[in-house]
Amino acid sequence: MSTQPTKYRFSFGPWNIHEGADPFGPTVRTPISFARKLKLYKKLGFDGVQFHDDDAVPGLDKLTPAQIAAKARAVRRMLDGEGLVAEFVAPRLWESPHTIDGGYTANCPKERQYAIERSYRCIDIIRELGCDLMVLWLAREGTYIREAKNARVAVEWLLEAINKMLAYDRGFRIAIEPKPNEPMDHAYIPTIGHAIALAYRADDPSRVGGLIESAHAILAGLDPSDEMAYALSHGKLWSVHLNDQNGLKFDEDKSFGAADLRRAFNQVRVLEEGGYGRNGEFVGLDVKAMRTTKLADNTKHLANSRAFFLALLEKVRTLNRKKEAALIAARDYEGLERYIVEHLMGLR
Ligand code: 3MF
Ligand code: MG
Repeated sequence: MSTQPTKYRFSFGPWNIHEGADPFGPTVRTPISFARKLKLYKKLGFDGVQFHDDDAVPGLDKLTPAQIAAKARAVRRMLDGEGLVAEFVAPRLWESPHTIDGGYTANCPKERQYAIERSYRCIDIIRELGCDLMVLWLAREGTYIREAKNARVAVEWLLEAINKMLAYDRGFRIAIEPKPNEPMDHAYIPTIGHAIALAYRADDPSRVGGLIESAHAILAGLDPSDEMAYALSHGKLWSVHLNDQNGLKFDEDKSFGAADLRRAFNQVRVLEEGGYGRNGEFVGLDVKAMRTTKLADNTKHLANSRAFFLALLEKVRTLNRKKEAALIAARDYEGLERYIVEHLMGLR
């Protein structure tokens, strides 16, 4: 492993500066235009922009492929003008009337075809934005009730969709973002283990990997750093959505490290020790401001999450490895726990 410390590059998506609507109440902050959001990235210390296909090209379902490409090229020029790069584009397959029953796993063949066509347009946008990564959050690929779909057939449809995308353009990769629930009761690809198993069955396994979101792993009852370690050991951790989650409830998208500092520390450690970022991977933050946040403060959660990451990185780099190794060798895990917690508290 190189001794050169990794210089991390950070990213987020335009949806991470939002107006505060939730399922029970309307927006509470005035919208910020995409162009104004772009101006904030560098100021906040971010270099990468994550996109949904319609963040880049709003209303793409009503446009021709040529119109979509032209609009995407204009976004590319905006990025160039700000010195930013696109990290990934994700097809937003969960808002259209065609995807009420799912995208690639909808029971209706016409709706499944819509999902594929929409994904092709997303790939066109990826190409125009000059990046090589699609993120697949399989939002509605799952069930509200067990009997509504055939779960085994759904896996075959997911695989078929992935293979069609891989064949459509050979110059991009797919990172599956697993999440166990919400909006569905149960999702078909709830963990990174499921995602990676699917990757190995794809026509070109080297082009299918994963994105791990901390909160999604926590919602599955799993430890995000172990999930990240698992993907890293397969060479398949291509992006992350760092954030935090206070137990098993709705997907909170809290600032990274805000609910559990030690859990966040272990994520930073696994990324750092696993060489994450050396092949250009971004440290992505999928965080939401609290609904109480005032308009003037609507990027504090992003700045905070980045600051917490960097502070925890310092904790990782200053950990006394000899002391840790001695405690492990003595099987003194009580002593190890005390050392780790005191290190995090700044006592040692
Ligand atoms: C949902 C998410 C999504 C995805 C995004 C990109 C809105 O829980 O995390 O954020 O990250 O759609 O795939
Ligand atoms: Mg996410």
